[in-house]
Amino acid sequence: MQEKKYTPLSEISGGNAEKPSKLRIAIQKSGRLYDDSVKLLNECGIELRNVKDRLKTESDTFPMEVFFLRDDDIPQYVEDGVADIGIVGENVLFEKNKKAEIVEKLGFGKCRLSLAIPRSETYQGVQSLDGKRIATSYPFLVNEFLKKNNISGEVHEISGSVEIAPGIGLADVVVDLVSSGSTLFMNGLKEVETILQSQSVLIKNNKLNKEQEILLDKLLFRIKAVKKAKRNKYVLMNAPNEKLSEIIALLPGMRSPTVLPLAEGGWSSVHSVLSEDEFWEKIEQLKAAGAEGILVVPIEKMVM
Ligand code: PRT
Ligand code: ZN
Repeated sequence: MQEKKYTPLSEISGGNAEKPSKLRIAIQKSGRLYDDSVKLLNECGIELRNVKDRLKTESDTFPMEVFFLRDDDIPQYVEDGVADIGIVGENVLFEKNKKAEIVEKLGFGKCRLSLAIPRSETYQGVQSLDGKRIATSYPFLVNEFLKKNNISGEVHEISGSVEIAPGIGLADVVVDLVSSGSTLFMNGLKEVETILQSQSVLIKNNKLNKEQEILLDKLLFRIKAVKKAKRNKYVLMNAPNEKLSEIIALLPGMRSPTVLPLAEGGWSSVHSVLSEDEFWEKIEQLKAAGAEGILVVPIEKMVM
């Protein structure tokens, strides 16, 4: 029988690494984080080959392989090194308590893990939970919370529809994810403590080789440019020349505002970048200072 010949992995990857020189990222297969995760990769110039109903795919525009998984499995896959990096909610990451480092907060999938009690009851503080039955899908985080507050509660792990537990007599209180609060409200519950504020994060393990670290730096550079652009707007306005210095003093710009003469004498066009936090206040001040025809345009990428 002829001996089977294997191509060493180092040859496939270009000769100098045990792992291929691409980044393997784990993202949610379907659910609340899927769209935003794929959109973020796209905005970073990482186009994915037909993603529908696939377990994994590759990008033609970046050395990246993408694994589609249940969000609960992502921390484990990253810790084990099956994936190098991943996108997951902090709630899942901390609950699973795996060895993975947060490299960037991504600003989507925002929610909080909260304690809720029946609306008819008056909350008497954390100590009143002593001996209570607590239904949750987050037993690790709830036990940590109880330990931290020196309380002993009875934690009942439920995988879904936690909010119905008090109504059917399965528990006294619940700890669940909340975003708008309407699920709790519809189930006769009220939020009384926040255990964790959560958003999606990019995580990595400590097994990346040099080339993968360089690729991760490239990805992070792009993610930061995309995030920064989302927090800023490009603003154009017309200004009478005699008001220019007052208007320019209000505008930060990347370095300083751009000023161009208009066809009509005595007027200029002023261009600048405004951050979301101060946006409305600045627009009001600019109008008061004499700016007219103010146009606000979204920015796609912002490289500093
Ligand atoms: O199949 P897979 O395991 O991958 O998905 P999943 O069903 O476990 O998770 P999914 O897709 O529902 O949520 C993925 C992640 O989105 C979570 O781990 C959080 O990081 C984040 N996220 C943000 C939320 C919410 N907001 C949220 N509101 N996850 C769940 N909810 C649920 C919550 O459990 C409750 O049932 O929405 C309900 C409450 O919402 P409000 O608006 O009524 O308060
Ligand atoms: Zn899940």
